[in-house]
Amino acid sequence: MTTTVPHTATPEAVFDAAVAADERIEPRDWMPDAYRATLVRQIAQHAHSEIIGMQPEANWITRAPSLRRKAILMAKVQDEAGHGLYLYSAAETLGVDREELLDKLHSGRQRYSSIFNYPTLTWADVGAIGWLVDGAAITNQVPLCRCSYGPYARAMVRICKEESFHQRQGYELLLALSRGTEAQHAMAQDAVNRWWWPSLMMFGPPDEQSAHSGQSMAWKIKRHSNDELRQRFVDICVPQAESLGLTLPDPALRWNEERGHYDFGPIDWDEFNEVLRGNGPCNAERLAQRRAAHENGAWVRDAATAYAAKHATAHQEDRA
Ligand code: FAQ
Repeated sequence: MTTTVPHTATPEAVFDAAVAADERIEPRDWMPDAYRATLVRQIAQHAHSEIIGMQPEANWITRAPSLRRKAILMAKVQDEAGHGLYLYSAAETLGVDREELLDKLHSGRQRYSSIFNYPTLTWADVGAIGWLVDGAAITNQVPLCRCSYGPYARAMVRICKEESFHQRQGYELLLALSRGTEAQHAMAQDAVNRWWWPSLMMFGPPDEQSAHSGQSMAWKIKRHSNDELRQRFVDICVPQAESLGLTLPDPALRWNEERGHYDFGPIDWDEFNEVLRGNGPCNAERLAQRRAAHENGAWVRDAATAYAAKHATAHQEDRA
């Protein structure tokens, strides 16, 4: 941060002035403990979501309907792994260790996004995830490119570029199905019917129940409330659904001239809370698969550590 404040200013006053001036807080700057804890919580949850989020789509890699679709899907799933890596690195700048974060994910002490606890039943789900889930992710994440914490904001710039490509591939996949045979159209519609409401839940609880939004917005970690972003997403999706020739499964959805937004029906927050409590359709399966992947990958981490140690010793000997 570069803000000029009097020499006598407390670290807290320097921090507050930097946030007020829209400057970035960097890892070595003083920051309140609660600001650091909030960032670790959010960035870790975000990183966990990226790597758990590889599972639902990876389910379809072996059954993609063409080589082109398979190559695209493999690249997308690999991108999600990359996003996880940028985000774990961003979290590490706050003084936490990646192993510790993974341990918290595996033991259920840290969350990942509710959306990845739903199953991918048909090929059309790959399109619905791209269009709706990546679409919701971008709506939520573009403002995070202006987050007050530098490493998180910078990671988000690249992630958002890749997510918009993901969103477009999902839209293109659904369009192909929607314009295909009657059975393909029905499969696309069924996927949208199942993914619509869980996508709206991705933005988090309603504003009046959001425990962290007020403080996170004051610190400029979050720039908009959960409900504002959810509304923005609905407004974007309605015309896109029309162009796709698909309907959104909400009879209450209609344009409100006065508000300048689409009204939409009530969200089933009981379902959301159940998923957060670990009782969604795939919670147990997702965590079990993640733990197994971690254990099966132990030899790779051990080999990488041994290789790095060997090189460090070789460098020391060269210098001696
Ligand atoms: N799922 O007070 P708030 C992706 C929790 S995109 C689970 O409103 P906050 C890309 C929240 O943690 C998905 N938990 O919380 C991709 C808190 O619990 P805690 C990931 C949720 O933090 C696409 C409690 O409820 N994106 O991965 C959810 O201010 C395709 C109270 O909530 C991000 O993480 C939820 N949906 O706002 C990958 C974006 N919502 O911690 C693969 C960054 C809320 O007190 C394939 N994160 N909770 O125990 C954020 O913007 C925020 O953290 C929110 C929640 C907006 C998610």
